[in-house]
Amino acid sequence: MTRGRFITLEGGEGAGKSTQSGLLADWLAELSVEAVQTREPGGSPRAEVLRELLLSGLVAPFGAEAEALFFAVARADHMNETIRPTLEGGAWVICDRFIDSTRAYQGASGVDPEEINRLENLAIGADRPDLTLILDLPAVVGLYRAQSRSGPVDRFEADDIAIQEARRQRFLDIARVEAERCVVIDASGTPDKVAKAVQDSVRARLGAYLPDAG
Ligand code: Z5A
Repeated sequence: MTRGRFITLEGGEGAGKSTQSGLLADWLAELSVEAVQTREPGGSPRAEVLRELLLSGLVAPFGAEAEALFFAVARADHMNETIRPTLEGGAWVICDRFIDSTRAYQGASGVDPEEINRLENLAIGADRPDLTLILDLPAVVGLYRAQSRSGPVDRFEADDIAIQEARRQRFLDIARVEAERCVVIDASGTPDKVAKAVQDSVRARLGAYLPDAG
């Protein structure tokens, strides 16, 4: 059986990751590609418990390194319980946030990039996404979108605009350094326009694995 492909969606708050994750899953289903949608932090029962701790702000007083550790523990479980078994079963995985969120968020909070790298290797070993779509949007627009929704503001949404913009720059830096894995998508258009750009990138990078490729 062919191993499934692993796609991650990254970007700042309100960039449209959840929206695009759903639209990508629908498009893949139309092509008869089985895809499982998942998210971080979370994506497995134990990691969802850690999600509650992280987003409520309960871990924040322990410092940015402690938050990086919690994200890594959650990621290891998510990888073992959900992502690897799904890929090995032949389905694709679409994951809303993954390793680049730790690099961008905990990196912008001052955690040493070498420590982040070590935690990344500890959590997921040699596995990396086949494709990472970085939805790029000015931080102020993303925050406006995120805050237009009802519901509580989480621990990371509450950070000021300067740190949100610093995270955006980190995502763009990752895309430049790892251009073979990452594609930057302009997320400022309508959901349909962004979805078309997502589909074009998936075709360009992973077309050989799509049933209608020939
Ligand atoms: N975090 C971290 O620090 N380190 C890590 O390693 C990981 C995560 C894995 C998870 O929060 C938090 O954890 C996150 C980073 C941190 N920080 N925050 N906040 P989350 O999972 O609850 O939330 P999120 O990942 O930031 O996603 P989000 O704010 O829910 O946004 P989104 O998924 O990118 O966007 P959306 O839900 O698809 O859309 C937001 C709104 O905009 C919604 O009303 C849509 O209808 C609308 N929308 C979507 N697309 C468009 C377009 N194209 N135009 C106009 N409006 C749109």
